[in-house]
Amino acid sequence: MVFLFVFYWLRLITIRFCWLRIGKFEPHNTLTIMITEDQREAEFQRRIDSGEVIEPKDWMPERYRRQLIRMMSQHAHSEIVGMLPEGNWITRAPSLARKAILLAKVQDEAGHGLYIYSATETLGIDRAEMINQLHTGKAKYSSIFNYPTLTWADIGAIGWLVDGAAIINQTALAKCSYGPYSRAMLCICKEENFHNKQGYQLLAYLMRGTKEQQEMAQDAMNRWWWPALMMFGPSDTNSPNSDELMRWKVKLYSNDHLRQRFIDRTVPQAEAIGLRIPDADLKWNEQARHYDFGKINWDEFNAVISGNGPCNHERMNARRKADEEGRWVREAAREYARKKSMVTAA
Ligand code: FAQ
Repeated sequence: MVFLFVFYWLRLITIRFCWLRIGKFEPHNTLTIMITEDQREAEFQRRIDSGEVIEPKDWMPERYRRQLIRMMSQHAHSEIVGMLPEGNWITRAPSLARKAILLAKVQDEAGHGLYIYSATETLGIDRAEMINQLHTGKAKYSSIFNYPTLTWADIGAIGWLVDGAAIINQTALAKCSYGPYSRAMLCICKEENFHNKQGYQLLAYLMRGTKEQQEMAQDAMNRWWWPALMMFGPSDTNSPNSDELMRWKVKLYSNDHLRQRFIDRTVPQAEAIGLRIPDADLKWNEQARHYDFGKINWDEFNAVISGNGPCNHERMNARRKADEEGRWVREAAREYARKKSMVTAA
């Protein structure tokens, strides 16, 4: 009897100690079974609301994990597919300096893709599976990379407008609730700033050039402006994921808010180098202290994100070919790592 009494109290004390020590951090310890799913979600939301950062080993709702995988893998794919339109101009850059800048930029984008794939892997999906989702059309990538780069001025437009839009979006993501994603964004934004400036400088240079060069710059502006606005996603009333992502502070601002911020920042830059924004309805609204702008062609956006943009097929074929041709490199690297680990173990 005495033995049973002592055993009972010892067990209670041990359980309590375990809860105090690891109850918050170890999702699978026995005691957390007693906490209901609702309580866990409420505690998770409390952490988000109080500005805490969620790390890979923390408990998180399954839906939060899946939403992050969807959004982050889409982002990683965008960086990698985004190398294609610019890569197209590396051999045709007009000078050695321009070629070096473009090469560095395209390499940076590859690095961004790798950071974000690695950050996404912390959520329990591996890179091969993500790539497979891209190649089978299950995962999306940014609409913007389904447009062609027809002239050298397009390289300036991508740097200035596309990287410019990406920075607006990513500066907000650098403060998002998921630690690995926010940290990846901090590093990426620094490089995107260089990309943005080189693109603007390229266009400014053309605008100081001949009439043909100015027309080429304006033509690039006309073709890239609207697709750049679409990068921010559908309007808020049509964005099924925004509410949830904003509640979890993955997104800190809505699609329309960031789009407006981009327009307000970019219009004066265009004016400063003599480029015209291809929008007859664009007008400064003194009362709102923002630019009003014309209607975005959402039919075009929907066609592009469902695989029917000008270059969707070309981009996916190029990605699948690169993956297939790189298979032997991956196999060789795996075999090398295996042999090396055997030597180290011996
Ligand atoms: N393209 O409910 P929402 C770059 C889809 S990086 C394609 O509003 P959400 C750097 C969306 O996935 C550019 N699909 O979605 C660079 C969803 O479909 P799903 C990439 C889009 O997630 C520069 C559906 O529409 N950046 O450029 C697009 O709340 C130069 C409903 O939309 C990022 O990925 C789109 N534009 O908001 C690289 C940033 N917009 O998945 C190389 C991270 C929406 O349910 C060269 N992502 N959709 O089937 C985000 O901030 C968000 O995911 C949004 C979309 C804002 C893109």
